[in-house]
Amino acid sequence: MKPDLKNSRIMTWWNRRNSPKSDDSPDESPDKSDEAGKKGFITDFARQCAENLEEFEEVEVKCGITGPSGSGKSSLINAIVNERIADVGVTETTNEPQDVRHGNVIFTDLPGIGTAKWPRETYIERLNLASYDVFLLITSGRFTENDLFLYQKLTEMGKPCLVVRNKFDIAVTNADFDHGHTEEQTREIITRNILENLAPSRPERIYLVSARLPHLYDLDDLLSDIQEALPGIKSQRFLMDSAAYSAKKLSEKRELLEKRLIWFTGTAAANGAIPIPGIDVFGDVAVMLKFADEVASSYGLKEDQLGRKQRFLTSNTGQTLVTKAAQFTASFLTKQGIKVLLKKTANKTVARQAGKLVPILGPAVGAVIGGSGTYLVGRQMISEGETIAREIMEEMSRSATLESLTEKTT
Ligand SMILES: Nc1nc2c(ncn2[C@@H]2O[C@H](COP(=O)(O)OP(=O)(O)O)[C@@H](O)[C@H]2O)c(=O)[nH]1
Ligand SMILES: [Mg+2]
Repeated sequence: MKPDLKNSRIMTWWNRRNSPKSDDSPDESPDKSDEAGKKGFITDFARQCAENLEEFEEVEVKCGITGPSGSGKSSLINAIVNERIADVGVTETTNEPQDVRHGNVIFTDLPGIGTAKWPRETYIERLNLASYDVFLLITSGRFTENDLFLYQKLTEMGKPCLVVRNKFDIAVTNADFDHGHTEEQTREIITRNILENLAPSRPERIYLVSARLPHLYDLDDLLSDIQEALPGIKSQRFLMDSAAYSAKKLSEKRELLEKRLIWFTGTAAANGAIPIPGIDVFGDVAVMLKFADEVASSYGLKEDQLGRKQRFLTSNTGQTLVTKAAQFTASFLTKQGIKVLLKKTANKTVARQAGKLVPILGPAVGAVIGGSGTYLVGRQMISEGETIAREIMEEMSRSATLESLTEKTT
């Protein structure tokens, strides 16, 4: 799914700006020779950009997770973000909801329903489940009567509820060993069993995933469908903060980052009149550092983000990629690096980039944005970041596949 940019204020502005009617309107489109008008126009655009950045900074996505202890809830949270943010293999004894946050996505490991402490009659109200955006119902075996009750109630409330069968890797290995079943046969059997188990409810799909081998099976589809279930800006936020396990997901991320680069550059174009959320000292370098951080985080290239991936990156190729990611952060995530890059891009290919943006943003804004070093360096960050992220993704996928094959033969 494409990131839904339709609902954002900036798109409304663009659409207004680019409709034939507004192109002719003297109020909306200042005469090129009118410098004051042009400046006002850019300030107006910059304000829209700043508002949009702020909205994105503030929006949160609440994702509720249920499932018995040991079903792999914590592992799955880590797989969704491709980082180690939740402790795996610890049995929660508190029986209270546990939050872990990644970017602006909050995952809440919910206590089991239908216990003495959390009777099902008051569960939804006491845990304020109405405030959540999406739910993942996780199992590594069968669902209980209480799970079914919860699924029905949440669905009645209009909440997106995705049913996830984790540890599919083990199921495939066992079914192969015990019965000689193919992965496809195992898929059919498990799906049928869970659907019977959940009857009379009929979820559209059962996601068969492995938190351990996230590049295989349905995890990428699950992430796409969570994204699709979320409204406008929350969908973008989820895309930004979750992992990419497919080339399609990487290009969706790129599309979003390219839009965001325009917002960052647009804000910078107002000459410091409008502050960007999260940036104290205004200036191209500060804007770029903030944007670089976003690119690196979204592509999972920061040092702490690589930790979870290490086990899949032990080959020579993998190690080279770790080094490449380190080089990326060294050149884009330091003031010094950014300064060098900005200097290098000065006077380069400015006209060509501006030309590309004019049809989207109009001549006045297009020239300012496309002509700025900030924009050019930003484009470079996105394209280099995506290349490394794709290579890492491919290497991890190769390595995960190998691992699953080894598991089957041992
Ligand atoms: N093979 C396999 N093991 C998994 C998978 N997901 C979780 N595990 C393992 O199952 C155990 C419990 O996982 P954890 O995430 O702590 O479960 P939680 O109690 O539901 O949070 C850990 O040893 C995990 O490594 C999976 O998809 N495949
Ligand atoms: Mg856990």
